[in-house]
Amino acid sequence: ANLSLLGSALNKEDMPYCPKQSPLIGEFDSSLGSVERKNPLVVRGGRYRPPNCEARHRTAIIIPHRNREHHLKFLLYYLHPFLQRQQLNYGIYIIHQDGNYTFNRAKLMNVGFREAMREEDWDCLFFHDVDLIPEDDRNTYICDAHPKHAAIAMDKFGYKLPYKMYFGGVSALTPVQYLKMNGFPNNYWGWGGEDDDIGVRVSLGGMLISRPSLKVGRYKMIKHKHDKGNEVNPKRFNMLAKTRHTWKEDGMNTVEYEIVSRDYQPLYTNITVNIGTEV
Ligand code: UD2
Ligand code: MN
Repeated sequence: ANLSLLGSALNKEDMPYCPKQSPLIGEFDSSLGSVERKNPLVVRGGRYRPPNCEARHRTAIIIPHRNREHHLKFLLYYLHPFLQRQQLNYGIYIIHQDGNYTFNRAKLMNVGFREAMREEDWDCLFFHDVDLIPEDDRNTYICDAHPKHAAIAMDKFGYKLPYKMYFGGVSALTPVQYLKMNGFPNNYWGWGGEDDDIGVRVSLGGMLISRPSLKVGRYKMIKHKHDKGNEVNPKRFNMLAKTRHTWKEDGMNTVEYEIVSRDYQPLYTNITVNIGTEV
């Protein structure tokens, strides 16, 4: 044993010095072209399956989006390798709200659900803010027996759950779970409230919230200001108080929209959608 240790020590001395400047360090480059080159096995539409084994899980990532191209680049930079290390069969969908009318995160998720399921028999859907970067590889992007709230520990909340019913940021549901709670609400325009409504729907649908551990469900949120076109929704508290009366009449069974375009980019599928305006 001593001899081999000695051998390796000698070997080391035989090696040339590394260059003064490491050739492995480049500028941090999250341009789409560079992310594409780093992920050669990702195919058109942002799809991937492990090359040497049959994936046990098929996960669609649904990202509501408008005017956040810069965040999207960062997310793709981190998410593609992360999902590949988990040996998933996956696809990434950007659900882009057309026009300048007030943003509606939850309705975009309903669109994403229907359009993704139309393309493939996904067994799990991850509803994912564009600005949240998972920090731990053990945060597996697969579904549980109950709807999963994955973003349990975010830097912006000091890596703690802000309150028990919190369901914002990143959540994961099977198609059966999603339909059991009639999907997400369509009528929350602007910022806030929709995540709590979704949390309430989980329990109205007779389900519990499943969560990873605080250690594993860690995320960094890219710092940002409030977006124009996503002003705080002043009706959110009133609406929340009524969820238990409205959830069956508003959700997946009533969602209406018009697809403006669907295109298969190298790193994601983009679906631009007209979701109308508040009535
Ligand atoms: C919190 C929740 C979020 C949601 C929101 C209230 C966290 C980490 N997330 O996010 O899940 O419940 O409150 O609505 O606490 N977006 C665009 N363009 C826009 C506006 C929004 O792409 O103009 C998308 C984007 O994916 C973004 C998400 O909607 O990440 C949520 O909006 P936000 O990031 O502005 O809100 P935030 O961070 O307060
Ligand atoms: Mn955010």
